[in-house]
Amino acid sequence: MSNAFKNISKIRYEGSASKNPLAFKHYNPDEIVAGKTMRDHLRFAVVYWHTFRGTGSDPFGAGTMQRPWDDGSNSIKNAQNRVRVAFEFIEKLGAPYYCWHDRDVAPEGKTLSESNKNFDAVAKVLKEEQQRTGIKLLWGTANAFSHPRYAHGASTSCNADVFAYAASQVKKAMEVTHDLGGEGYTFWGGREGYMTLLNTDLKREQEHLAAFLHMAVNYKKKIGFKGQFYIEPKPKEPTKHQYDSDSAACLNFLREHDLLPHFKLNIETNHATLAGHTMQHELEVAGAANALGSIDANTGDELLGWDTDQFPTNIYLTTYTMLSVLRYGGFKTGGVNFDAKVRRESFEPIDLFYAHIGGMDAFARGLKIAAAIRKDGRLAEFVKNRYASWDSGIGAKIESGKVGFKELEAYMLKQGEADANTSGRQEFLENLINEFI
Ligand code: XLS
Ligand code: NI
Ligand code: NI
Repeated sequence: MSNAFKNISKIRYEGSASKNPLAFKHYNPDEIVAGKTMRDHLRFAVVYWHTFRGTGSDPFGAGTMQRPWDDGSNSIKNAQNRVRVAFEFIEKLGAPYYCWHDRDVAPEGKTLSESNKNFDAVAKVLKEEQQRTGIKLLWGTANAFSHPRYAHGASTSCNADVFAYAASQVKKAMEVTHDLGGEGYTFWGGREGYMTLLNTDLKREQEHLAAFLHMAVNYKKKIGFKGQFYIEPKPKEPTKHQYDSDSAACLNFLREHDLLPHFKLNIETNHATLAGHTMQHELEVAGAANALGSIDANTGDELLGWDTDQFPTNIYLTTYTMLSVLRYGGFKTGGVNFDAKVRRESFEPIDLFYAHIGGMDAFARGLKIAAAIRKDGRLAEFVKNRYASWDSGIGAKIESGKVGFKELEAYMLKQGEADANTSGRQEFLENLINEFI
């Protein structure tokens, strides 16, 4: 067992009056909210990449993070030791889940078989630590974007060999996810897009992406992996345009290529922002198509136009997020995954605790507020009444498909003018939300 955070004991719930920065003020895992424990509603996950591999480097400067347990080498021994530190952290934090990319946990070798061997050697320790702590894998994924071979994309590369390499990498990552009892597997198309259309056969690239995903679906069946597949939308960065640009684009792509039954979406807040949408919009588009699977919880910065991946602390954001999540029946296979990183300036190990505690408390509050709004019922009742004209008369006839243009014209010729509209009451509803914040 590792002892990297020896001055920090298990993070406990102390209630909203507590002034202890290393305690939860709102996340009380055993507390029942809307019929379920907070633990089961929120299903928090810690990401391996930002939290244990993030160096704090940015385009203008080197890494800043102090990670005294890490010897900075690419050795298996260092990777295995890092796993033990990660589980010490996740256990002290009390998050039930974690997520990884293959190359976060184990170093890439000189050949594919060397990389697979490295991965196995580290996965062995992941398994031991999962068994020791009861912490589970929410989802695994493959990093098919960092290595220079993926410069033109992975499954959408112009180079067929790169497609084959990416397929081999995803195959292995799925096997390890399966072996570790992972509850899902995510596809984020890191460079599946284009920088310029001048050199791009868009149709062919998208067909390759679809073929790749069909291969993954087939392989999933073959190995008996029962976890949920997710696509994670993102409009740009690193490429200028990514094919999985937002919820609507993903759904269309999945439908067009007969993949929709096999996938749900993993919605990330900062990606929604980059797409020019709100998180709420992305969740509602996914939810309406019965494809809301999981969320990558983070936030962007209003004044910085890139994927800053900050920890979410905005109570409106978490409230609106949880309102949509509860509306669509809560998380089944997914959860609240903190795809977020501490700022370059927050370089001490203890900042990792402050960041996650803040995010978990913000989501706990969002959950409690959303549950209270639902219990109160006025918001839902307003929306229901707003559509009352569809519940009977001509509205009901339209919805049941009993009338067409001809009947509607006859109806309106008789009536002469449409019934008067009622107010949308946006300000009234915003005030109503504020009653609960
Ligand atoms: C990057 C993505 C990435 C995925 C996993 O912007 O959010 O971290 O979640 O590949
Ligand atoms: Ni993400
Ligand atoms: Ni992201």
